Amino acid sequence: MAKLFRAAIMGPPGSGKGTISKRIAQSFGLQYLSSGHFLREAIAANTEAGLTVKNYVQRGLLVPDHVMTRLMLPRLEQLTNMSFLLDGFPRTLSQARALNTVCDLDLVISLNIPFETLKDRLSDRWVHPASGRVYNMGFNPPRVTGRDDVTGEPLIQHDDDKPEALVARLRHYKDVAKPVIDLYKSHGILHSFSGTETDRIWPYINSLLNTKMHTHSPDACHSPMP
Ligand code: G5P
Ligand code: MG
Repeated sequence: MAKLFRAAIMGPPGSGKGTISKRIAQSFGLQYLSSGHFLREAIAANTEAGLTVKNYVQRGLLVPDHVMTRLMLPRLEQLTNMSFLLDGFPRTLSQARALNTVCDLDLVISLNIPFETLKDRLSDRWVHPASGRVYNMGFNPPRVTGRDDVTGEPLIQHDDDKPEALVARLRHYKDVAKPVIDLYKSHGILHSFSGTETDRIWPYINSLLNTKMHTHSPDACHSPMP
């Protein structure tokens, strides 16, 4: 049986989690699970969970832990025989503990991106409010300026992505992420990367994964919880 490998990527809003995750999934064949993507799916499907989370996501606030774990854990329980990469989950200590009841991680990547860089990226960010689709006017602009690629509806900029609100959001991220980072550090599986450009960080992550995926032990997953 092929070895299983479970990883997570952490980082503040706009740090490049999604961009790097896609590269990892492509290069290493890991199943990619993004908490933000599942939330946007729920919002677009207008499910009960979707209505609950919409208010939080639209304001850039963290969705409550019990809602998040109810969304993520069933999906992870189905992946007992698959290697995967988690993007954006766990984000809090409570989520990390819930994840631990289902699965042990082999590796956690933490992205440290300077505030000025995040500010530049996020203040250039426009979203389609109904679906949560995100655009960046420099890096991945919409096909028609100011319009969503799929629906053609107008894009908006969140008040939360304006510089003064960003300071508070990023500070909040740090406060919440610190105990999670400390936890994974104490497990010896945390690897932090600093920089201002995804393309310059990527070769280090690529090389780390090349090493780790050939040396870890394959017994990381527990049976699904009853
Ligand atoms: P998400 O969807 O996880 P965020 O806010 O954490 O959203 P986001 O925007 O998805 O973060 P990212 O994935 O870290 O950012 O970064 P990215 O998308 O790859 O890059 C950001 C932008 O910069 C992109 O436009 C990209 O093209 C560009 N970029 C990347 N690299 C470079 C570079 O080198 N140079 C330049 N110039 N640009 C670059 O979560 C959304 C919401 O869902 C909820 C929260 O409300 C959250 O706000 N949520 C949760 N709530 C509670 N618990 C959880 N576990 C939750 N997960 C999600
Ligand atoms: Mg993302």
